[in-house]
Amino acid sequence: MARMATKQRKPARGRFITFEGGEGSGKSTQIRKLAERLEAAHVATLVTREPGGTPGAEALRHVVLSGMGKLIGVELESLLFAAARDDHVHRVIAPALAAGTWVLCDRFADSTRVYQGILGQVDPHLLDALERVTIGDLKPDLTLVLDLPADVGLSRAAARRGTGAADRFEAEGAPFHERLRQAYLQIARDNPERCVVIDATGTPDDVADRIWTTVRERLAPPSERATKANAKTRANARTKARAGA
Ligand code: T5A
Repeated sequence: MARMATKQRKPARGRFITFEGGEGSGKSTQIRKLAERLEAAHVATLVTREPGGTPGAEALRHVVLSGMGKLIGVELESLLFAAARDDHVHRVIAPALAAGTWVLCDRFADSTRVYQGILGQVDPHLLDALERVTIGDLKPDLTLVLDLPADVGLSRAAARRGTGAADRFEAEGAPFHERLRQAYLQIARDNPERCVVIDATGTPDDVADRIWTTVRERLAPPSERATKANAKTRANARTKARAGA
């Protein structure tokens, strides 16, 4: 008996959301909260971070955050961030998106543009070339820029650290962090189709509500799209029924 060929339906590509912002702006807190909301909406979600996300990239994270940049210079530091990103993109992010999973990433290429590019003055042509190799066309669908006065972010990070030592970037002074903030705002202005600035002041729940509203507006999760599509179909059916009556 001839068998009918069964077509495997490819899952719709997942969405790629990156979280950016200064030190202590609440990215890790908010990424967890968004993942919970997406999971509750039956969206398969992967939370990851940069530098890091794979064993190799986590090893490089340890190297860069220990202050290696001060020894080797900011250009070579950019290469280390790029090496970590390449491993992360190819082993984790791209396969997850292809499998239909939504990827939430704590920092991504905008961090390199801000920290190494704008603040470290690395030639943008070098950063363009590194991006072409590491991420190619894999741009985020949405970048949430968590915006907070620099002193508030630094005091949140210090409160969390307690008596522990500040890392390489946390140890920089307030003017550095204010420039950081302005650099992120500039990136958001230059890329309005991708970036949304989120007011990161207020309680974690206040910020989470702002983020959820933005995600629903920009990228309705599949369950909501289905609900909207069903509502539209029902409305069309009612209109047709009335016209036929
Ligand atoms: N970097 C990274 C580069 O230079 N180039 C690159 O290409 C990349 C990818 C990463 C460093 O690497 C640099 C940038 C960074 O300096 P990291 O340790 O990951 O280092 O540092 P951050 O990404 O800055 O992460 P932090 O953990 O410092 O800050 P978060 O994640 O923004 O903040 P979070 O959520 O941990 O919150 C900080 C504290 O504030 C509290 C939290 O409970 C926590 O204690 N908090 C709030 N308190 C009051 N109100 C709220 N709304 C709060 N939200 C959180």
